Amino acid sequence: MPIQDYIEKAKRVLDKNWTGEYTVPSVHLYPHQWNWDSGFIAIGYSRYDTDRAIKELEHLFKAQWKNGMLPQIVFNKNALGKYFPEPDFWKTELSPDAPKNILTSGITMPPIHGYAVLKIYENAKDKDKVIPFLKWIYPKLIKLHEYLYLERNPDDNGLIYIRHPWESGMDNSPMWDPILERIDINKVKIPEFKRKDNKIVDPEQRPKDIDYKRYVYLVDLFRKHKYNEKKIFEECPFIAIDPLFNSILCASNEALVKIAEIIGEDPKKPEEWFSMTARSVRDLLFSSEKKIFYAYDYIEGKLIEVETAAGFMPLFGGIASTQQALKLYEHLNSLSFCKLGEKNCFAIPNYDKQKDDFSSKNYWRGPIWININWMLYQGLKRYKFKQKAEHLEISIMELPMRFGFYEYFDSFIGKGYGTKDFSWSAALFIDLAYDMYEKNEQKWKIRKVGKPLILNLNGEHISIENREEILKDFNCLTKKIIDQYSKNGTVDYNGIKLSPEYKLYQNVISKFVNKDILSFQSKEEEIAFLINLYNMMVIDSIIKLNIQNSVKEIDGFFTDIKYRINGKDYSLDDIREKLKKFNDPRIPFALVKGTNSAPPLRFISKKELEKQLDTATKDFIRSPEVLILPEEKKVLISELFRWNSYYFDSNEKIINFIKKYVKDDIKREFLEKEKDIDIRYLLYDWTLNN
Ligand code: 2M8
Repeated sequence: MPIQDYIEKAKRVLDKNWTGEYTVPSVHLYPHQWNWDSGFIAIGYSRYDTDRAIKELEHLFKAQWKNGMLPQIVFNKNALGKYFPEPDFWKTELSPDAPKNILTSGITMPPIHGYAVLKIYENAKDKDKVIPFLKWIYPKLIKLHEYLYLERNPDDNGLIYIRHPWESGMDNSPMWDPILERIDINKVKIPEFKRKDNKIVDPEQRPKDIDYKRYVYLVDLFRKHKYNEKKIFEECPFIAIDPLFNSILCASNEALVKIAEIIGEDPKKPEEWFSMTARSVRDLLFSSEKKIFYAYDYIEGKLIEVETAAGFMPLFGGIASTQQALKLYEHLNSLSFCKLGEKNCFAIPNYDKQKDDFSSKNYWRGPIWININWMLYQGLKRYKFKQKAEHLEISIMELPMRFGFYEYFDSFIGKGYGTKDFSWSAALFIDLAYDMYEKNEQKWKIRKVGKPLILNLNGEHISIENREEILKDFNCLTKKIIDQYSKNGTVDYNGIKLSPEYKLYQNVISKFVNKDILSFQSKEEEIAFLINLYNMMVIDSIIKLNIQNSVKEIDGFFTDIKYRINGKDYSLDDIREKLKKFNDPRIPFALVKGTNSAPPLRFISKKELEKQLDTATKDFIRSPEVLILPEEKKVLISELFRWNSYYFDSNEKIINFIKKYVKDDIKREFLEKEKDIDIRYLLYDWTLNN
């Protein structure tokens, strides 16, 4: 499996950054433990090393403050001197809440940990082994959320504020400019300090000095108030309600409800927190006109109208209403944030790329971040925006495969910036790659069809209607069934089974038995009919054989299950064979085998055949079934091409075919010019598309 090599590379990045107790984001630039980084890193580990995932979060939570705050950084005593600001600057010992003998910073970060803990449990091979950890960490997670709801919830409406850009995780996001400008660095006293970050990474890719001065000013204010939340709140010029922070909090509240149920705790608190925050985010942070959620400037009492990727995060939190989600989607899928099919644009940049001050390389001011895209991917999947979700999935996989496990990536050319060997880029890549890698594991018990099974023998068989009428009924019912019971690539087999249309369909196919319906007037009519017949036969077989997980459950699914037509029996493979005479390589992409890998099911009409075959092919080639890696001189494609070697009997044919459907200039040029392309096959996902 070609993905495996890259999984190994990603694991090597995490091994390099693993200290024995936790994982640093990167050895040189960030040599300590970071709060939300560890959450994402644990999600990656949860796929292959439950123990490490647990250790990662145990180490972080041992540094939790007495008031419940989970610090942004836990410092490694042996690595001091390489980063700024470190404990000598933070002076958290001034706070009675700071832990003794553990060095931390004095702010927090987006609380992804509840979400990560649930993933550790869900992905564990031996779930029972995780229970003691769940019991240990659950009260600590509750304490963290309690801290946020008690100390950072000034209007008691569940909207939690942050008081430093570092607390958002998106440090120099343009979203914070309007608030930070309030700190006039010529008028306030800024303590002496020396940056270290811009000696390690090109300053062009890092925040400006003026930003750092303001960051430092805020830290100085916190230590002056000995980290007393009430006093800070009164004086701090930066009090912001961030849609990203609050959405992540909701995702974790939702996870806490599930964890509570697993370990027999009362889920009432996280349930109430979820509803309260979700409602307030929906009601108070959304701009229907601008189709995005905004951050809120608590001091001025108004929304900060700056469009960044944070504004789409209520999709991840499961907070956005259906109507809001549709609007968000429109905005997300636009030239501002990378439209499907748009040339030379990878995933979602962190800032509206049509703004004058957009930068494709400066840190949180425009580049692509893997964690943000990973969360948006989860959100889009949750709200069933399948195509867009898949587009992000491709980018999250391709960017590190092509350019390395960098901290962030250029929004137009994909090049990696910041530090290389960055932990969360590796961890979240692993998370998605495992989905791909594991999906082909045989999870199902195999049953045999035994002898050929003819599915259309119930009913009259003899009909007085003519061929045209029968075909008309078949087309009409097929269209109805597909339109009503399949959406975004998933099929509601149960719904179909109980529907009146399915009953009528049985009647129609029983009329095939003695009728010569396979002589057609036009090529288009024949192709459309055979594709629809194939797709309907798959559905009918899944229902009649009560298939729950995959058509692979049935040995002989494609050869021994048949429809009788005019006295002759046809299996799915026979229909596929019949279609070969048209020699159209797009046809395999319209045959939906009841699987997750296939393009969305559609009714094919003879009039629109050309367009529909093109769309089906385009959808497939632009899905994660085809990964194009120019820098690696590799193309990773679905096994489907191999099974259809009738059309694709040479590498050249495959390349010539896919390049017609590729939009990105760099990729197309690579496919056109490179003579020596290494083609590898990705496993097909046979899981049922129900
Ligand atoms: C970056 O932030 C730190 C401060 O927390 C820094 O710039 O020094 C951000 O990208 C943040 O989101 C991330 O958690 C941290 C470590 O990777 O680096």
